[in-house]
Amino acid sequence: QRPRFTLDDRLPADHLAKALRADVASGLTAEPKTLPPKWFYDARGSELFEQITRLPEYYPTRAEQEILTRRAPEIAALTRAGTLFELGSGSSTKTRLLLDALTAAGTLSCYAPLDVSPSALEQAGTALVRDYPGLRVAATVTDFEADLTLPPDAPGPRLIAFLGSTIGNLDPEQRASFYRSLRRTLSADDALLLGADLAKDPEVLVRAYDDSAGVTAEFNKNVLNVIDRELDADFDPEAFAHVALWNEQEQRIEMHLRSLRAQSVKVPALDLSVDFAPDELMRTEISCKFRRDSLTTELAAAGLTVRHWWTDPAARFALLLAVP
Ligand code: AVJ
Repeated sequence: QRPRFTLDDRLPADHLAKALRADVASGLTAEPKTLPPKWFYDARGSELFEQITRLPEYYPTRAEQEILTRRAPEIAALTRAGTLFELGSGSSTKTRLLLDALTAAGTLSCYAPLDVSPSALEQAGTALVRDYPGLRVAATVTDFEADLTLPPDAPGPRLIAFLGSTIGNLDPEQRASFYRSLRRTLSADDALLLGADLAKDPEVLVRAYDDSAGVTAEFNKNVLNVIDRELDADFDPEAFAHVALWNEQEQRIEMHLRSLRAQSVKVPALDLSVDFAPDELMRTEISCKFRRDSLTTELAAAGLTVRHWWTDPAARFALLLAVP
């Protein structure tokens, strides 16, 4: 009998170390300076993000969960998925809503999460095989932005879930190329389940990314701790302030770190010394907010047709089902 939990590690051992070095080298020498948001999520950052999802101001997680709670049976009936793929280690709450509905529909045999973190996959996978006796869990360690090849032996139809509005971290060009690689991966019976945060009152948006308890500020500054630890840099997180702002032109929330004074930061692993001017902003994340018409149009441009569009009662967040 084959094991019900398997983990396929597709990343070379030094992949993440190399990717971090490349990102930090190019981001800190760019004008303006930037750092990609994927480096927020070390153990501490992942814990802080969990706390963010429970903040009163941060509505997206709860709104998406509301939609899933209500629509999971419908999603199961529409897709009749044999395998649920999930891009990024989802919160187990959301994953389980889908697994419950697909199990009840009687179609599901496999859950296939893809993530860069083997430990996150290990943890989620072992709990799921324990709680879902008929389920095979085929986890893949990969950077799906670079490689979206899905495990080939998973039974169809396939439902690919990309939840939590992580899509908002990509700019329009990155989204277009991501949709195209998704489109290439999908067969006729497959479907994409995409969670997207919607444009709304900028004050509500800014509050969601600048909470009164300061958790998001700590989350933002944590990326400096990651760089200090991994690249032996000497960033002082206390010398930067958290900034969250609404960029109306680009329809996105941006998080920045603002240098509180003139300072020079050393990154010995990269042989780099970086100067910051007082009040200089370094962008650490974009979180694009969407509208139904433009999101439908950009998916259509890649050959993906939106078949269903569901929102929470307050229409803060959307979950959509698209097909090739
Ligand atoms: C996980 C990327 C969806 O953009 O809302 C939360 C990350 N950043 N608070 C988001 C995040 C600050 C989150 N995503």
